Amino acid sequence: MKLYSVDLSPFAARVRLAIYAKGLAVEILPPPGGDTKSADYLAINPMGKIPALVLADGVVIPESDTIVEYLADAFPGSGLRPKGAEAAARARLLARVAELYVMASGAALFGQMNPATRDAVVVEAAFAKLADGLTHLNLFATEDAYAVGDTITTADCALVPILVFLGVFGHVFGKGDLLAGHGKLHAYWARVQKDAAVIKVVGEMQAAMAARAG
Ligand SMILES: N[C@@H](CCC(=O)N[C@@H](CS)C(=O)NCC(=O)O)C(=O)O
Repeated sequence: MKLYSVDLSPFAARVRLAIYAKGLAVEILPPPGGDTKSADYLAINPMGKIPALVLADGVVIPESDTIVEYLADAFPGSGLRPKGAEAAARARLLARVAELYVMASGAALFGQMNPATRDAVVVEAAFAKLADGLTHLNLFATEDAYAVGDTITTADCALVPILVFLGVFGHVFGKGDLLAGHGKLHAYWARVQKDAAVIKVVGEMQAAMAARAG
């Protein structure tokens, strides 16, 4: 199997965390031509988005949530899927709330990073939605060692890259620690950053951000 990935992408990082945490045999490559819109990459994933997983038989699976879910199904012994229907539902709920109400709310901020062209109304609206999303997410956060249970699961893969970007947004927009008012999430983030696979993927994302900042 091959994963087309770039280090900065939170979506690709979601999949890389699953691969690193579980030692899965997946070759990780940049898109051919180094660009998601190169003709060679569009021939692999016509949506022109990173990540995409290519199976041994050539089938291509795009979308980070679908790829991680595929890996959990394809490697049932990996522990990516928490054991039992209730724990699996909790993991899916965390991933869904994080994607729909936190990541989606924060997305507007990617276009507002430059202070010279920043629209304060857009920024404040995005942070208000983000605060609501974090309140929802904190409701469902656990006090387990990981997001659900005692090992990395699909839920951690969804949460970790988003929490990396929340740290960036807090710093860039002068908002401080965005998790400060969300105790369970705050404690989860402190715990999970001690995991070796999390350290690896967070380091890759931070190095890519530093390179981009010049
Ligand atoms: N919903 C997709 C989002 C993927 C995505 O937007 N990836 C970005 C990189 S962070 C991308 O490829 N952008 C190129 C583009 O949209 O043209 C997922 O979860 O995989």
